[in-house]
Formats: sequence, C-alpha cells, structure tokens
Amino acid sequence: MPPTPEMSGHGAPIDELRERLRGAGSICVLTGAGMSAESGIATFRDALTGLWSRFDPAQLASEEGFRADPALVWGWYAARRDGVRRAAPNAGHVALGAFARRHPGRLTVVSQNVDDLHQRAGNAGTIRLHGDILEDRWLEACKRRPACDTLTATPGTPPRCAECGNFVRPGVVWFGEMLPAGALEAADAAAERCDVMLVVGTSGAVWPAAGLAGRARRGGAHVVIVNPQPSEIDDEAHTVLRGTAAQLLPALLD
Ligand code: BV8
Repeated sequence: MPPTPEMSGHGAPIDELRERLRGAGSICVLTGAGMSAESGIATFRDALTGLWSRFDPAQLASEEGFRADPALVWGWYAARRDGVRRAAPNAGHVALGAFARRHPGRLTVVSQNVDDLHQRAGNAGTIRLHGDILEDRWLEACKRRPACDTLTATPGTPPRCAECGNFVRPGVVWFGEMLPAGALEAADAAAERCDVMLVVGTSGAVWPAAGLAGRARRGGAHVVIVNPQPSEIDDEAHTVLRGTAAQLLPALLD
C-alpha cells in the first residue's frame, strides 16, 4: 500500500496525481540533492558534516575557493566522489528509470545533482545542469599546443600539467560559472512543453535551476513538489507532497 504522505497546503491525493501522470504526454522531473539522500549521499547543505562542517559549500564549490586552497577543495571532491561510487540508485531513481523504459520519450529528468544515479537507474538522457562530479577537466585551457598531457600528481592535491602548471579540476559547475551550453536551454524546453512537472528533493535555493518550476507552471503544467520539508519554491506548486523521493516516486509512477 503506497504511503499516504501528509499533504501540505494544497493538492490532490496520490491516486488523482497517478491518474494525471498516466494521462500526461510529457513529464519533466526536476531533481535536487534530496533525490540522492536515500542513497546515502548527503544533501548539498548537509554535505559539510564532520570534517567539512566549518566550511561554506558555496565557497568550496567555486573557482575562487579552489584557487585559494586547491588541496582543500580537491579533498572535498575526492571524499564526495568516493560517496558517489559507493552509492546505489534508490527506489526513487529506479521508479524514474523504469517509467522511462516503459514509456520511451515521455519523461525527461533535469537534475541539479552531480552524481550518476539517474543514469545508472536508466535515465540515460538526464539533463545535467551542474555537471558531473566523476569527470575531470582543466581549470584553464592548457596553454601548450598541443595541450600537454603530462600530469604531475602529489597525493592529496589536484593533478597539474607538468609543462604549464595548469590544474585539473572536477567537471562540475561552480557558483558564479555559467551552466553547460545547451543544458539550460534543453531544461527550459522540457519545462515549457511538459504537462506535469515533478520537483523532487530541492530546496529551490540555487538559480537558474530553481526558476524551472515557475517556467513549467507558466507553460501550463501541473507542478507537484515532493519534499519532506518546505522549499523556497513551494508557491510554484499546485500540489505539495510532504514525503521522500524513495517513498513517493514509486507510488506516483506506474
Ligand atoms: C549561473 C555543482 C550565470 C557543484 C552546484 C539568479 C540567476 C542566476 C544566478 C544566480 C541568481 N541568483 C544567484 C545566482 C548565483 C548562483 C546561486 O544560485 N546562488 C545561490 C546560493 C543564491 N547561481 C550560480 O552561480 C549558477 N551560475 O547562474 O551563471 C551567472 C553567473 C554569475 C552571476 C550571475 C549569473 C551556478 C549554480 C551551480 C552551483 N553548483 N553544484 C557541486 O556540487 O560541488 S549547486 C549545488 O546546490 C548542487 O548541485 C545542489 O543540487 C544544488 C542545489 O541544492 P539542492 O539540490 O536543492 O540541495 P539542498 O541541499 O539545498 O536541498 C536538498 C533538499 O532535499 C531539501 O529541500 C530537503 O528538504 C530535501 N530532501 C532531503 N531528503 C530528501 C529530500 N527530498 C526528497 N527526498 C528525500 N529523501
């Protein structure tokens, strides 16, 4: 029996939403760090537990923070990468992947997350707004032509180009950086064309991703928020479900 989460504010019961999703030609799912919480990956704001608790994530996740202390930031990402590699998709990821397999082309995942759990669960076409934590790239375009591929690596510090000293950095979008070319445009298009938007596990604090719920609503979509806590974009939702991704997504999607 699917959980009957406490409704908050306004909204339709689960059965009505499941019927609406059954009839939806296009579904857009905007996910944030809460989507991966039940896979054991701390949410972005909780990511700084223990050793990292005295740092500001927005500072660590920035070029300025990296240049100020490359070893510290590289160590934070190394710890998070280990967590992603140890994690497995949860029932919420599995429900989204299964739906995409049963109904090809009807569901688009737009994720703020930098883990690969949606892809491992079967949503290969997930639009990654904030990049991929498992990917490396150069901090600057390597000045040598052809680009030098000889790296020097000191344990605990980011690898560097042996010729020009350029740093390797994680392939994520830092605060103050533009989103990947095409990702935001694809996300906007998915939000504008969808009949239902599920907003799962995001505080709605980070822009421009947070603007996608309002864009979907203005495009005529029925917007549903799945989050055990209030978020900064609850007002954009027609329905707010106070529950978790792993509880509710299997109950909503069939
Ligand atoms: C940019 C990669 C152009 C790195 C991340 C207006 C427009 C444009 C930009 C801005 C703007 N206002 C401010 C800005 C600047 C900035 C911004 O948004 N700042 C915030 C802090 C105010 N935005 C940018 O810099 C973006 N770039 O716009 O470029 C530009 C440039 C300069 C100036 C102007 C414009 C780039 C932002 C990308 C940053 N990179 N990630 C890394 O991961 O290390 S963002 C990072 O935070 C993660 O990706 C994370 O996903 C994201 C957002 O947080 P959430 O996903 O929502 O996670 P959070 O922890 O906050 O919340 C978790 C939620 O889950 C909670 O609500 C909780 O209740 C819920 N939950 C918990 N458990 C569960 C659950 N839900 C369901 N089930 C559960 N089990």
